[in-house]
Amino acid sequence: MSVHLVNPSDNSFGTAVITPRWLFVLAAATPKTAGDPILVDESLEPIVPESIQPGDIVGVSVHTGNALRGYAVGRMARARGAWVVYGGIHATLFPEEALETGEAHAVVKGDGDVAWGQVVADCLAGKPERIYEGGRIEGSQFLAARWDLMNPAKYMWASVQTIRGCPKHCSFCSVWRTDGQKPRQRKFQSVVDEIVALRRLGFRYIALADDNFYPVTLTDLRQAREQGNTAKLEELTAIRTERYQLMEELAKLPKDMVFFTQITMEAGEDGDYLDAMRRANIKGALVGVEAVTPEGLKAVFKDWNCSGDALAKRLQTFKEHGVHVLGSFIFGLPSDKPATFDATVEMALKAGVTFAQFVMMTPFPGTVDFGRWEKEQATHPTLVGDVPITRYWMIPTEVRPKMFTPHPTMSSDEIRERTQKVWDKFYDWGPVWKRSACTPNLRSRIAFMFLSKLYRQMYAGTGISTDSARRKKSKSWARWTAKQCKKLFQATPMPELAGPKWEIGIPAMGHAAFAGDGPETTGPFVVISKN
Ligand code: B12
Ligand code: SF4
Repeated sequence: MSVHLVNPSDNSFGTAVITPRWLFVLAAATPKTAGDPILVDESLEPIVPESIQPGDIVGVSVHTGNALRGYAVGRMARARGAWVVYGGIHATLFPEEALETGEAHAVVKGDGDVAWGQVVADCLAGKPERIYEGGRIEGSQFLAARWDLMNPAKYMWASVQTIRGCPKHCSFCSVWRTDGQKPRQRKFQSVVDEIVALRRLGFRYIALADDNFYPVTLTDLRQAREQGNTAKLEELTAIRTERYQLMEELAKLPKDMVFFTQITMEAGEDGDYLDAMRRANIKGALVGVEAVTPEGLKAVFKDWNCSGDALAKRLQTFKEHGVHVLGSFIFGLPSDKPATFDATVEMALKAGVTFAQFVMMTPFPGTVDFGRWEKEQATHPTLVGDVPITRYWMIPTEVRPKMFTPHPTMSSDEIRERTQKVWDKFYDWGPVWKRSACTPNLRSRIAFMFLSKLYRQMYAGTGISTDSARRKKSKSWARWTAKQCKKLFQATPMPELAGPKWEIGIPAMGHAAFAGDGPETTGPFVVISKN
C-alpha cells in the first residue's frame, strides 16, 4: 500500500517556479506507519496511472483553477481501486462536488495538518468518513514541510508559510472567509528551522506563502489606543512583536538569501517595518493594488488603498526602503473604461514596480463577488453547454470563457484584448531592460530579464490567450525558459549550515497528527539554550 499526493495541473513545464507547499506539508502529516508518500506535481510531469495500485490512498488538492483536472485524476485513481481523498480550498467550499464529480471516498475541509493522519488511518481500516472537518488550526500546529522528499532540481523557489488569515475583507478574495480574519502566526523558530533546511539543500530563494505579511497596521494600533481597548492593543502588539522577532532571525541567515511575500499597501506607511523586512532579506512583495481609481477601489471594498499620485508615492516608498513590489492589478471592474487600461499600465511604470500582474476579474467561490453573482444568476442561469456559468470550473478549458461576469460597457473580448496589450506593454524589452537596472551585476540583469519574460509567458501567454497556436507556442517557450531560469536560481548547497539553537525547543515536524501514530517528530520538547 502506498500513499500518493497529487498536485493536479493541465500544464506540465518540467520545471516549476514555486513548490506547491501543501504537497510537502501533507507529506509531513502522513503517519509513519504508511511509509513515505509518493509526491506527484503535475506542473512538472503528469501522473502515470500505472503507478496507482488497488488499496493505495490518493490525496488530491484542488483549487478552483485545477478542480476539473483534479477530478479526472481522482476518477482515474478510483477506477484503479485506490481510496480517493480531496482537500484544498475548492474541496473545502464544494465537498459534495468533489464527492460526486471527483468520485471521492472522502473530503477534508480546511487545514489538513492534523486531519490527514486520521484520514489515512481510516482508509487503512477500510472505513473513511465522507467529510472531515480540518478546521482552522492554531499557528503553533502548522507542520513543517518534508523537504527531504522534494527533488530540488525541479523548483526555482521553495515556499514557507509564516502566517495565515487576513483581517481585511476584499470583495474578490476568499482568504478572510476560509482562513479567517484572525492572523494565525507560525512559531518563528519553526519557520527559521525550515528555511535553514532549505538553504542546506541549495535554495536561497524562498516565497513566504502568506496571505498578508503585515497583519497589524499603525492605524489598527492607533484605533485600539484611542478606544482605550487595552486587551486589543496587547493582542495587536504581541502579533507585531512576533513579526519583528521572525524578521530579526531571518536577518541572521546567510546573506545570499532572498525572500518574497504578499502584503497590503498599508505597509508603505511604516518605514520601520519595511526596514526590518529589508534587513531580513525580504526583497520583494506582491502588493494588491487592484485598481488605480477611487471608484475601482470602492467596488472591491479596498478603499483603504491609495489611488492617483498617492498610490505612486506609496509604492515608491517600498522601493526606497529596499523592498521590490510585484503590483497586482485587476481588470474588468464595473467602473473600468477603455482608458483605465492605459492609465493602469502608465501608473505601474510610473510607480516603479519591479514586476506586475494584470488579472481579469474572476468571481472565486467563497467571495462576496461570487455570492452576489450566484444570486443574480439564480432565476435565469446562463449555461455553457449544460453547465451553469456559475460553475465555470466544470467547463472544459478549451471552451471555458475567459471572463464570466458581464461588464456594463465592454465585451469580454475587449477586456481580454486590452489586458493582453497591457501585459505586452509592461513586459516589452525596453521597459524590462530599464527595470533590470535594479540588479547588482550583468548576470543578475540577465536573470531579471529572463524571469520577466518567463512570468509574462507563463501567465499571459497560457492563461489569458484564447488563440491555441499562441498558447502552444507560449507553453514550449515557457518550458525552455523555465529550464534556463532554474539554473540562474541555483545556489551551492550548504549542508554544513548550522541552525539557531532555541531557548524553547520545538519539534522539527510540529505536532503528531494523532496519538501514537503521527508523523515522525524529534521527540518531546527539549529545552536548549540559545547561542
Ligand atoms: C502562496 C500563494 C500563491 C503563490 C504560490 C503558489 C504555489 N505554487 O504554491 C502564487 C503567488 C504564485 C499564487 C498564485 C496564484 N494564486 Co494563490 N495563493 C497562495 C496562498 C497565499 C497560500 C497557498 C499556500 O501555499 N498555503 C500553504 C499550504 C500549506 O496551505 P494550503 O495550500 O491551503 O493547504 C492546506 C489545506 O488547504 C489542506 N489541503 C490542501 N490540499 C489538500 C489535499 C488533501 C488531500 C488534504 C487532505 C488537505 C489538503 O491542507 C493543507 C495544510 O493545512 C493562498 C491563500 C491561502 N490562504 O490558501 C492563495 C490562493 C490559493 N491563491 C489563489 C489564487 C486565485 C491564485 C492565482 C489564480 C492568482 C492569480 N489571479 O493569478 C494564482 C494561480 C497559481 C496556480 N496556477 O496555482 C486563491 C485560490 C482561490 C480558489 N478558489 O481557487 C487563494 C486561496 C487566495 C485568494 N485570494 O483567495 N498563489
Ligand atoms: S486580497 Fe489580500 S488584503 Fe484583501 S482580504 Fe485577501 S489577503 Fe486580505
